Amino acid sequence: MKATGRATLGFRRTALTGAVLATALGGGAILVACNAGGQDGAADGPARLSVADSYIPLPPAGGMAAGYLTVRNDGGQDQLVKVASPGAESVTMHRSTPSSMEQIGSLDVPAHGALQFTRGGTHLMIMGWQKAPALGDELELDLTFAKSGTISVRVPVKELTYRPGQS
Ligand SMILES: [Cu+2]
Repeated sequence: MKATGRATLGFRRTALTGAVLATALGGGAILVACNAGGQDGAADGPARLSVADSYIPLPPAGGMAAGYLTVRNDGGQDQLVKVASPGAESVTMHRSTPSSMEQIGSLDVPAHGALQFTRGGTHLMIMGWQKAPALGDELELDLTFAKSGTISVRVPVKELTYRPGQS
């Protein structure tokens, strides 16, 4: 089942009832407030997602930018199926290959694991900025998951050489 956005999520929320489904949908929608108390250990239970270490290295003027983040999952398996931004024309998921990079349609978020975007590996490609990015800016990214619906995060623009964990 694919959730294609907020509208779809809203429909499912009203159309479906039951404690398990409510938990599944709520788990994704309440990103940061998500806390312990769920069904830990169930690989097929609801995903419990949170996003950490997000950043966008400041791109050269006019250029496209890469974006990096980590999706943590304290619950069952899910899948990142779409990324969009109100501040950019297109956001795509890419994987670096030895010679170039290729676009990916979806990415797995393993149960009780994490999906990591890292330099030299899987990354987000952000093109068509509405406003040229500057250090300290934040760009909203809307991450849509197959089971958890859409999670919106504000991703800071950092120095080109920035890596998470350094200030
Ligand atoms: Cu790329």
